[in-house]
Amino acid sequence: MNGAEVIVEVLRDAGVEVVFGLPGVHNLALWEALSRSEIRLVGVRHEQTAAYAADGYARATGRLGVAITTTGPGAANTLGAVGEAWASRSPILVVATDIATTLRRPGVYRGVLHETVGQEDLFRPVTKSMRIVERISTLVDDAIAAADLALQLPRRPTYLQVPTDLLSATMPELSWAHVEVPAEPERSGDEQAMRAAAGLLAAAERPLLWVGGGAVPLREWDEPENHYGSVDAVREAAERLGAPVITTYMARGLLGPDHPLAVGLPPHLPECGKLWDAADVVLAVGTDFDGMMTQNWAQPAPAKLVVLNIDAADGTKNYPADVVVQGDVASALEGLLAGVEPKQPWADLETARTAARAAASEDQPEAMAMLDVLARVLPDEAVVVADMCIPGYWYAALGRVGGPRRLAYPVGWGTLGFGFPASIGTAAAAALGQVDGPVVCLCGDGGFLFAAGELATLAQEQLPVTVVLVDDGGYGMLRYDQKHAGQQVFGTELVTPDFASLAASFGIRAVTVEGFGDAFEAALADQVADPAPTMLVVRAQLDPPPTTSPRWYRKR
Ligand SMILES: Cc1ncc(C[n+]2csc(CCOP(=O)(O)OP(=O)(O)O)c2C)c(N)n1
Ligand SMILES: [Mg+2]
Repeated sequence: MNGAEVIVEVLRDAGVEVVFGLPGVHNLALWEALSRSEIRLVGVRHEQTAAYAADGYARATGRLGVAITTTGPGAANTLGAVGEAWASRSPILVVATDIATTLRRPGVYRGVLHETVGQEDLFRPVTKSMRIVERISTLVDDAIAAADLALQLPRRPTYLQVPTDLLSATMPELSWAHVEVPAEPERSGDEQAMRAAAGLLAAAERPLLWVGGGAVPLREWDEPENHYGSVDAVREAAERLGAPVITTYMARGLLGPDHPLAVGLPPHLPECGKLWDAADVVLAVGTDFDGMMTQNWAQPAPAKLVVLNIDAADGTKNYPADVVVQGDVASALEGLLAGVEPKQPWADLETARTAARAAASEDQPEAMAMLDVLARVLPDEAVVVADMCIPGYWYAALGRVGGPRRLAYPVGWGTLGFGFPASIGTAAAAALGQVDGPVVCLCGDGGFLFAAGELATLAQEQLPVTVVLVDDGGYGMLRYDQKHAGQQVFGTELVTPDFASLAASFGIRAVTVEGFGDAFEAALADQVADPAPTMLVVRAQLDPPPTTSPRWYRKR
């Protein structure tokens, strides 16, 4: 076997069924190896898409997303997307080549094609672990470790860099036995902390659950002992405590859309904030209380805070905790609640939800009309991949999300341009039967144009996505920011193409409608029923929801 075949074999052994990539003369040996493997190669039109697609795939499935690029500019082109995956804790692996070991002179830029001195340094801030292969003898270890480490907690991107000549070098002998991967974090919390936490929860009159991405099951098809997150454990805890459940964007849909204890509102709305303010004990599960969820911590510290997190430091970095239980969600929650008597629900969530939605409808009827249509037309299995755009903000705030891993949203790094290329990865998962529902990408005109060339990928690979593109002729969010700050509307109005004709020129069925009325509903229903890629262009201008920073209601 040569080095490229070894890498493909390692990926296959790790359960990888699809990779996203773009070829260069340095990585062609990998293309040759992939051509003979069962792994599907989705060839993209920009390396950034390879990493976003890997991320979209990983978020929807919990599996490893893999992006393969060539040396230098190819590798560097992924960085915005790898940063998003890092901030959103998405398990992706970037496999990049480097120039040949035979041409490299350490520390000297010689002028070899694609050469970068210290290419791996580009990736340092956006990966949790890097494996830089320098000789063929470590390739198996490095490849296995890079794939494994991405999936271990905290799930984050890893980077494997291989000089081009080692891809075609022959492995002297293949041995898998000596691979060492660092141990996973401790799973069960210590008993003293568990008792203290149970005591606080038993005495609580108005307990509340704040649940983040750490509660989302890692791999749904795995044995229960491999679950870190757990839907059942969170639901049972909420029901035992009678506690309202507030979810972060990463955990949206965790209890399903209709559970009576799921608050179903973001904490940026006063109706949800009041619940937080009224709680006497908050149990925080798998969350780091980031600035986007807490209005940059203008949300006050709770009366009492119990933190349950696989990483105690991460769980307590933003609010001081009274008790910290370090452990995984399923086993720690069970242990925590074993001795707590069942409580009656204390909050009237139905009234809170109705009031919040009525206020939003009065404030922004068109945006709420859009969400109502999406709720009516999309089945609960649908996965919505939202970009950093006004319709995406609305959906992430108040849209109906049918279950865990059914909203992908670039909340981590806030990367505009995530939505469309990430949906390519989600759709690849759907094509492989790893995701049940239709895949919908919700994006704006500005963000879509970051990766408009990927229409070719959609058409070539026939990936099942419906792109809902809301064309407001500009960077609507920034236009709003400018007006809000009393500035000129300047440099935020955009020339946009006829998107439907553009899609049609790639052979993708597309229509344009005005606003979010009946024509939108009929076209959406028609397109999501079609397994071929489709595009629905909506001409509309929306104002952003109260979850966006200029509209935050808590001030510091
Ligand atoms: C990589 C990156 N560049 C710039 C921004 C700033 N930004 C946030 S939203 C936005 C406008 C997006 O325009 P569009 O996709 O048309 O959506 P709209 O706001 O009009 O709904 C911009 C420029 C960002 N978040 N990320
Ligand atoms: Mg726009």
